[in-house]
Amino acid sequence: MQGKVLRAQSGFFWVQTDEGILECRLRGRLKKERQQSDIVVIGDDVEVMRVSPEQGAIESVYERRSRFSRRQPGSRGQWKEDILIANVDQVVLVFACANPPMKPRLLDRFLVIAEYNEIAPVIVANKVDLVGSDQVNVQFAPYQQIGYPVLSVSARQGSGIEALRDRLEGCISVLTGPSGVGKSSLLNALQPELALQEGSVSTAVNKGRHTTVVAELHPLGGPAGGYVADTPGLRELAAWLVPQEELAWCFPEMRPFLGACDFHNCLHTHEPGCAVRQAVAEQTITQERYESYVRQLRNDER
Ligand SMILES: Nc1nc2c(ncn2[C@@H]2O[C@H](COP(=O)(O)OP(=O)(O)O)[C@@H](O)[C@H]2O)c(=O)[nH]1
Ligand SMILES: [Mg+2]
Ligand SMILES: [Zn+2]
Repeated sequence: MQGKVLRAQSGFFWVQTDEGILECRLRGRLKKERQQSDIVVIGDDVEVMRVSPEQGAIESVYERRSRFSRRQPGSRGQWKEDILIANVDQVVLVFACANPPMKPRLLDRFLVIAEYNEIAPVIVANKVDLVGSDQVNVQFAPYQQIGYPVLSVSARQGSGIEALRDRLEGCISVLTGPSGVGKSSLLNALQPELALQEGSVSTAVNKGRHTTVVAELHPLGGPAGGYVADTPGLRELAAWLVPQEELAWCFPEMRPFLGACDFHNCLHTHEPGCAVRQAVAEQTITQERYESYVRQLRNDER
């Protein structure tokens, strides 16, 4: 039968099927195909065979529609890609309007990661109860102008939760953002039965260097279904590198200008005849976002 992997840990996979959740291992044949950790990841649709009332074996994996992955420097200058979750429809970036203060440069980093994975980002501005709606506009309007959807919510007051639920229904969403912004509170407001611990670190399992970034897919209860993956986020971002020559593409407002620079390998910092810097001068691209770009370019210098 067909199922979806909700959780993966130490060679065991929790697979949701029409007949309940089965604890599965990989069929030997599948294991031999590729000796990699990402043969099966959470979010994967798999074919399983029941071997006991509560256990099964994963026979095959369906083709992935999308994946959310992290690239890390590997040995001998090679890149290593960690696929964290498969079949992701959107990345929901939760930030607080205040407490902790909204950090646009940090939001830009999260956006780049979503763009690099080619997964649509949705920005959630939580804790609107702490600031006026004017302030929310000042903070988030630049992102709406770029074309990103922004949802203003308050987990505490319950405002905007219905709109957020509508966004999540029927999709696989990765929910991420800095700690303390209210991710767990939002998930609890959406679905009290999830009962995630507020004000505590996420449920991710730390295993030394190989931190399991995405802990689990939480099924949503609504009629259209859908899943949310809660991730600890921030700490792992440092290891998340985007190749320099691909960074500008991860800023959607820069894309229209990317073919128009004098130098085909322009990194848009100092080169003469740069169409991106021209667009910044004409305020088509904001100074703030451009600074984010330059900073990320420098941070990621290797
Ligand atoms: N004022 C206010 N506080 C909130 C809101 N949402 C969460 N909080 C508080 O912010 C703190 C961090 O919330 P938590 O859900 O643990 O954040 P997480 O680290 O992102 O999972 C807790 O003390 C929450 O009660 C909100 O909408 N308004
Ligand atoms: Mg939390
Ligand atoms: Zn340029």
